[in-house]
Amino acid sequence: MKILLVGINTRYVHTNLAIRCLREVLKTQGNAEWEICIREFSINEHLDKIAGEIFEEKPDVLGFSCYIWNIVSVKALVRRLRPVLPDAFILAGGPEVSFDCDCLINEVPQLDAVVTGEAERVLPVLLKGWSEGSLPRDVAGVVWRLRREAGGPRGLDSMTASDGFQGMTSADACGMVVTNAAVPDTVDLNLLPNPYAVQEDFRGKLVYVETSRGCPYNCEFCISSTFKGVRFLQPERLRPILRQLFANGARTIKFVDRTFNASKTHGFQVLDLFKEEAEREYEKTGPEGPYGLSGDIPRAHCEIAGDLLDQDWLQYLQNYPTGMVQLEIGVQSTHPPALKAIRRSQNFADWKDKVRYLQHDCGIPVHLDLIAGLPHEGWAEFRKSFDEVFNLRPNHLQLGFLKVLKGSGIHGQCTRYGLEYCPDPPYTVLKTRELSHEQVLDLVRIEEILERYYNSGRFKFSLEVVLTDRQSPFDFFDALARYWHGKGWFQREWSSRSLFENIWEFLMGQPDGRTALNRKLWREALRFDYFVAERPGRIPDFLQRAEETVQDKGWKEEIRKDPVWRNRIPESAGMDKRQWTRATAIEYFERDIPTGTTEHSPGKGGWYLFYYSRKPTQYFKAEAPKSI
Ligand code: B12
Ligand code: SF4
Repeated sequence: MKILLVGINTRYVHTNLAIRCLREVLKTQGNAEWEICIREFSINEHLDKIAGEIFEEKPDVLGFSCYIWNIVSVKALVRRLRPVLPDAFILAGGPEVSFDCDCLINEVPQLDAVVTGEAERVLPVLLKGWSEGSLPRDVAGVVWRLRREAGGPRGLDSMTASDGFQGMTSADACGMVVTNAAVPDTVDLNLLPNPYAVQEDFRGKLVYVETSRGCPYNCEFCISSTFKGVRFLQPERLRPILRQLFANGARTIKFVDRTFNASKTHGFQVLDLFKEEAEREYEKTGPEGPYGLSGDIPRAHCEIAGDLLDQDWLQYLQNYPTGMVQLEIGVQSTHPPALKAIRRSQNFADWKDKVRYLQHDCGIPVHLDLIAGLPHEGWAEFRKSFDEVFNLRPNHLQLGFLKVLKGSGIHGQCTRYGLEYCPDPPYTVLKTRELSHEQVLDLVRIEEILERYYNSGRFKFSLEVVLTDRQSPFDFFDALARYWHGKGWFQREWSSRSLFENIWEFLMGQPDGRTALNRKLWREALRFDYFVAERPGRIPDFLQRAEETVQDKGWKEEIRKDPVWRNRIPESAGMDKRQWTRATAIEYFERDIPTGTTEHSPGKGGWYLFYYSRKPTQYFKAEAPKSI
């Protein structure tokens, strides 16, 4: 029997942990002769192509892993594949089908079964029964359909004779949906096999690892709050998982733990172990290996609760190797009535300085999340939340929109909050009592601008300079988004070079863009950003230096040979003149942008050397030789 588990990811770089967990469980608890395979696709691939590839696998059992981002594709695939795989047992599992599953199976009659909730215990039992020809009557957590076409031992005639279906004719019972009892208890993570035991190429991929299940919080918009308590994996069990992942080329490991700092002891142990395994990998490959020069060190991404960031955590994190950890914190809102409505008890004011410290003093990238469209949060309140969070200058600020998830607490409270949401996945908020649909659309555009201009990191220095005297960053992004909208710029794609031109045009139309001082300052900052983000080859006209550049190729060559610079850029030793010329740029700036961005007084300018062969681009202050 061939079992194929399919994951359809949001993007090519993502991976699906669930199908790997289930593959390993089926290997250990299924029948020895089963052939168990997984396949992954992305939602951006054509359905015909995905369907064709699945068909050619000729599975006897086909299981889809269903999430909010792929359910529309999964439904279409099931409909498409049923006629050509008439005898296959087609099932679905995952958070998007774990609630309201009768609805799904009725909507997609081509589906045989839905597994609700955690499937590690259920799936082997279900598939054993199916392979033996029995009905899944007693398998808790399954919603299934009686299918006449299955024939053989699963034929309806034999089914209707047994309890539950007596008295029914085959025709009556055919297609009937049966909802079994829910799974009574949860899975012990320590009894599960290593999901990454198999050799796979994870280079360039985002890999997910789970060291706990459940969340201590109960946010009303989230489905993690539907399960009580937190279960932990014994940290030592993580060692072989990480070892295998690093050996398979994985570098960014995202812990899917709902609240990574729910337990201090556990969190510290996991991060200790991560560090040990990363360092072990480093020793294996040596300083010349992928870790050494390219800066490609393993990085753990952890979602934490700001309220649980105490002094012990700060002390622990400040001593953690640079670049080896990044944090994500769901702030969601700073407006107390909104937080109360979503049952999220947190006090941003208490921990915002800790976030600032981690991000700016310890160099730990912090990703902060906000959710627009929460109950009681209108435009003015959201603006305030945004500004408070933005003022921390997180590495990444995600402006998300409320999704009314099936199974979440807020799902049943839409009328109470005047909440309208899109009936199709991802069930995004359309309006609330406090936020009109027009305002939601304005926020969508602000989010797009934020992604391009802030989260891309391409305008790091120029945004800082431009925002210096402005009260509200939100208003700035709002004005920029409105300008883009007015120009019809959202309707087309832009190269990153054009983004520089677009913001310049906007800035020049601003009242404070009319002063010569601001123009000069903004232009130099944009020029600096341009040199960091792009190569200087196609520099836009407005960023060209007014006077002739004193760019001296001879100087670049001097730098390449200078022992001081060899220490700064060791790779230069292995480069010839041509490679070095291509890998670098030297430019003069009338302001010393990285050090004096906020100063309006004309500071001293400076020369900078940009080195493009490392990501992100490195830049170094350069002392001009006397000849220049
Ligand atoms: C990784 C992740 C992502 C990744 C995507 C990864 C990918 N593959 O592409 C990213 C970061 C991009 C992402 C984005 C979003 N996500 Co997300 N994400 C997760 C996360 C953290 C981990 C999922 C995971 O691997 N869990 C571990 C596995 C083992 O558990 P599991 O997925 O529940 O799988 C078990 C069962 O569901 C079942 N099962 C799963 N698959 C199958 C298949 C079969 C055949 C069977 C039988 C059973 C089965 O068995 C598994 C083992 O017990 C979860 C939260 C969480 N910790 O689970 C949220 C979660 C899945 N995301 C969620 C949401 C809402 C989003 C966003 C909409 C958030 C937003 N920005 O507004 C976006 C949507 C993106 C988009 N483009 O539309 C919700 C999903 C709700 C839903 N109904 O699907 C979750 C549950 C978070 C939450 N607590 O509410 N997400
Ligand atoms: S949003 Fe985060 S903290 Fe809140 S219940 Fe969900 S996983 Fe837990």
